Amino acid sequence: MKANIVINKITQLIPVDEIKGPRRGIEMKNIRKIEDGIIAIYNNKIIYVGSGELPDHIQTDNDTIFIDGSGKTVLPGFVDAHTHLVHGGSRENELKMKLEGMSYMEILKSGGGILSSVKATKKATEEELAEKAMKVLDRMLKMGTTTVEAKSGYGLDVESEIKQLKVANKLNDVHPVDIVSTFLGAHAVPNEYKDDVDGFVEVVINDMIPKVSEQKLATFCDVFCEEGVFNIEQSKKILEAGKEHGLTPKIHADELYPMGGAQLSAQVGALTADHLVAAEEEGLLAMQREGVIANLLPGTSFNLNVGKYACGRKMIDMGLPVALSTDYNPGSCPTENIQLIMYLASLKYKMTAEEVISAVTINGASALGLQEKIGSLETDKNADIVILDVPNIDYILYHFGINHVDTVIKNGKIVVSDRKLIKE
Ligand code: IZC
Ligand code: ZN
Repeated sequence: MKANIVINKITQLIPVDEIKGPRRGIEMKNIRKIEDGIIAIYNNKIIYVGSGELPDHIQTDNDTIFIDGSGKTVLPGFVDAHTHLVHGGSRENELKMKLEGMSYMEILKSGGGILSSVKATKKATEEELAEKAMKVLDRMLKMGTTTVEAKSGYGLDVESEIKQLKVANKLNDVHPVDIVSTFLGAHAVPNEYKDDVDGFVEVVINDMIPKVSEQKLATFCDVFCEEGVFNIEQSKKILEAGKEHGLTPKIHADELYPMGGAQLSAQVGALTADHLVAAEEEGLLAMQREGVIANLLPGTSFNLNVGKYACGRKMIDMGLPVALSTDYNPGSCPTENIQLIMYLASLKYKMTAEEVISAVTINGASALGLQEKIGSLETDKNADIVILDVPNIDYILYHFGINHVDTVIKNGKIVVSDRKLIKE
């Protein structure tokens, strides 16, 4: 077999292999590290991972591209499994309110927050939304993210939700980053339904979900289950309806108040429960029993600045599989920087570098149901690979706030080289 690309002499190669994802509890820490590592790629697949030289059955020739991995750390491409990628507008006007002490929910209740992004998204054309999201994806890719989840939820009516999902699906076709779509029609209550939330839930269930499913626009169905948004009963109804239409449940659970979202995630068989800042022990135990992945978003806690973080350390010690994502969105967490999220998780949750790497690779992949294809460096998996200009994984978390990525390979193609995007 002939290799198109070979990365050799890698100072620290972390394949995150040997266990099919998600890794839970102590498995997150126990990942192997290869010195003098080597990886070979043919077309879009990995064909060899090891150390030293290539084995005899893998040949190279004058066309083979060699990348020198000395002084570098090589990891699976990062998977960002919770983003609100497609939206119109921005909300920097809310910064002043925040600094004056207004909470995220107070801003939303005053008609700003999510509802302000809904207004801007409804107004925007598909092209405008795509152009804006494309820039976000470019920034993510430069940071080493090779697969993202993208939620709708800034339309809140059939037509605009579908518009958002269509944009995400189109971007998946044209941008190197792979995008998995989630329907989040129940992201906020539109003004017209302010006094009839159950009425809006009916619209989500009877109008939106069937159309989204029929047009195959999403893989997952999510709900913002939160005090003052959708309660447990409404969230359950929506997630069950999604399931009936083939959409796997995900849930914004116990972000600000302990609502019982964690328990609900276990009850409906959700793949992930996200946020979990205020989740209670009972809910976490239910998740652990049912194998629900805790998808934690420390950037949001940091940026909301109320001093509360999910108990990531405890969740891992309880044996839960933990993933980490940016929550990229125009309100509570406008950042594409997955490396900043990794740093915050390490610092605020007390996660080791090994646990952090497991969380953003194989566990992120598992949070999207893609653990068979991506999330680790193994023969026959997709060649989604990041090369960082650091000697080891501890260094990534130690030297914080900057981008350590030198090269990104996505589906076997070099898409970032010498820190710059390669545009086709
Ligand atoms: O636009 O504020 N938390 N949804 C739930 C968000 C944050 C996104 C936003
Ligand atoms: Zn979110």
